[in-house]
Amino acid sequence: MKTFTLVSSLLAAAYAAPAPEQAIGEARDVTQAAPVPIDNPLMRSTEQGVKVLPRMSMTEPKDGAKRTTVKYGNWMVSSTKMMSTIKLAQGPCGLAGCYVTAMEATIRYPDGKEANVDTNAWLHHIALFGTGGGGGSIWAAGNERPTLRLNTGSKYGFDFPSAFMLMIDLMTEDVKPKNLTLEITYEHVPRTTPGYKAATMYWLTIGEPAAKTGKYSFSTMPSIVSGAGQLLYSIGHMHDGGDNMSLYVGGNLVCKSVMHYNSRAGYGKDANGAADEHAGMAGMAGMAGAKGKAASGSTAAAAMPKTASGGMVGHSHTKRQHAHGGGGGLHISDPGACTDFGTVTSGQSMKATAFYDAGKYGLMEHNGAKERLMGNMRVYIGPTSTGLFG
Ligand SMILES: *[C@@H]1O[C@H](CO)[C@@H](O)[C@H](O)[C@H]1NC(C)=O
Ligand SMILES: *[C@@H]1O[C@H](CO)[C@@H](O)[C@H](O)[C@H]1NC(C)=O
Ligand SMILES: [Cu+2]
Repeated sequence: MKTFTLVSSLLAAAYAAPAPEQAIGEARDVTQAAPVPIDNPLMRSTEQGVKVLPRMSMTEPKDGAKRTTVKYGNWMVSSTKMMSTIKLAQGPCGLAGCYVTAMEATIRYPDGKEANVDTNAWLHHIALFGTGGGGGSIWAAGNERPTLRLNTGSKYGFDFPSAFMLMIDLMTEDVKPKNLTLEITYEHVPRTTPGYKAATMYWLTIGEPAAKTGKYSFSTMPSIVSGAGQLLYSIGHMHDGGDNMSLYVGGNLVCKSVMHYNSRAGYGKDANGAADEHAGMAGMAGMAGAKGKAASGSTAAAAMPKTASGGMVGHSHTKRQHAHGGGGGLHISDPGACTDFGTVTSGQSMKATAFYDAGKYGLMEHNGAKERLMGNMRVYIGPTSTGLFG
């Protein structure tokens, strides 16, 4: 059974024992942090692949959606006790289900303050995988903590399972332990909301190749689009050294997710709008809708991380010292997103290429060894045809 294989391979590969978790349970809370005043050039950018979507605290819910923040656990983390775990978790809507139209994750200290790199706290990875109906990826992110939104221009949401597998990596270089609480904020509408439909997610990954010096790139395996649809949202996840990640449909470039670097707290999210390596760059704006040759092959499986070595997992930092070398202390803070950037037809081939420039930005190191690299492109498509397979 597919789901069993997926989950057990994730578990088997990465973690011998789950990290001890302190009891806060699955506390739910629907309060929102007060909106933070912000004036950041990245957020004002409208350029595809350069822009950073505003955090939910800066925007109102759309189309009468409800916001729910779910706390998923509290862990004590130190430089000798990195935290990597997988757990069964619950979505925002229980058994009734709902469409999640937007979501974002963060970690907080016990006093509620957001924990980020300025205080040496890394939400290194978070990934959500479905447990039923074929499994598959739902969402993932790194410390960049981007906001996913599927209803920017059209009415789509992710048909959220009541329960899913949650994979988390938290880390710090501090010897002194920190208590960190992981939370995800969801914006969601009932499935019966007029006009709303379910989006699908494609997961394109380069795996975890070893770092090299200089300029180089890695490409993902192709994934075949299973039905006609709109390209709703796409964004890359790379490690330090990454410059940009390109998405191709039928061989045409349709989105270039540019990595923004910053050394500051809250990153592109902070109120000071700190200087950023890529801000204001011309980038690759508004690329035309994807058109290309049809390719054959089946695909639902292409949407999910196939093995533990294929993506977010297998990335243990247990008992290691970190050094974040190079690049003048800069880290990837915000990948640029593309929203409503074209259409696809059934059978088109999608792939992505991750461009690294280790000379320009510097790589992360653990115990003197370079961190393995990543290049994940998450692509959300809103089906425009009625049938499941277009
Ligand atoms: C973390 O929380 C636990 C349980 O509340 C507490 O015993 C411990 O002292 C806390 N550690 C830190 C570093 O705050
Ligand atoms: C993408 O990265 C490559 C490699 O560093 C670089 O040559 C290229 O200019 C970058 N493109 C954009 C739009 O940033
Ligand atoms: Cu990563």
